[in-house]
Amino acid sequence: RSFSCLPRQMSRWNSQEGCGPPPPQENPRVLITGNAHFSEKQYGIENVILSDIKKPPPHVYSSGPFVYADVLDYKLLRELIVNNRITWLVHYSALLSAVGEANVALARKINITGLHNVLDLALENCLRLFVPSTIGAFGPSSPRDPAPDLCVQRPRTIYGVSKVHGELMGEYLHHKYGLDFRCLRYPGVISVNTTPGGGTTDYAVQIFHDALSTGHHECYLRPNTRLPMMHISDCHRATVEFMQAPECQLSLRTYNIAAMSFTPEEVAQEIRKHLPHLKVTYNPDSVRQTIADSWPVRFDDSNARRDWGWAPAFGLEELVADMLRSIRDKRTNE
Ligand code: AKB
Repeated sequence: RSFSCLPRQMSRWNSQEGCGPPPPQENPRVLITGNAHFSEKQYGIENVILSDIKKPPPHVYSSGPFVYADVLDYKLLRELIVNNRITWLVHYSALLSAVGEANVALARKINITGLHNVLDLALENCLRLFVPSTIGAFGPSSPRDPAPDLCVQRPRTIYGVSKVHGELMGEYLHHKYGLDFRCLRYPGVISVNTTPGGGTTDYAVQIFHDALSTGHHECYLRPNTRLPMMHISDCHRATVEFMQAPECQLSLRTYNIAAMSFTPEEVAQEIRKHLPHLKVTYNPDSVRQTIADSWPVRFDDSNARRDWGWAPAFGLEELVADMLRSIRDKRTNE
């Protein structure tokens, strides 16, 4: 292993300037880019600033500071980090797979230029940096069932290419300069508070809303398209647990995390246990079906389980029951 728990001399890009031992991480001061849905209190993390270029939905207002920040604005991000004495940076801003294919130039800007800003700032300020990667970082030549942590990665979307670039850049800066870079490859994440946002796995959120409103879902994937998925609370908990793990426990800097894998037909069947009249029709769209067909059907997350104790709480049954209950509750309270 090329890293240990010992404090390391860290150097900045193109400079011999060290930044001393890493700051204590017991009470991190966290800046999150691009995710208004991180429910910090639930995971025992305080001192969290959420940021985005869009106003957060109403339920986020009460839960702590929210500031405007564009990841392309290096100076603004730097100001936020310095003024708030940030120690952890969690970088969620990104264009997802399907929307990225519709706007490659913008995806390149946000997903690659934005990431470079964040990497530079993390090095400059000795931050612990979390960048999510995805099942989309794999491609048609990767092993699909299951996809291990280390294998061929030749994705065919700009989203996937930018995520592989992020994994490699972060690991390079870790090995060369000691950047405390941490990356989890997320499955499709399912949340009641996130409106579908241009991803290939979005159907698995929309189907719950449709089931409770019209009772009919038209799916843009074939019924037997199997993809890895995860409930949002498992995803958040994995992220917090991974960020809190001592460096000496990490044999990798980029880990797969898994919870379940299902097809549209399987999730529909599980929803029908609660709503027997759900009707699903299939109208595969060529872009998203091609993307899904190139992604893993299952993730091997044995390294995450061994190194830092990852274990999901939600399977398909729990996920479906929770999504239906949460959407109903949300509607009652609106
Ligand atoms: C997408 O579908 O693009 C994302 C992902 C799996 O990374 N949800």
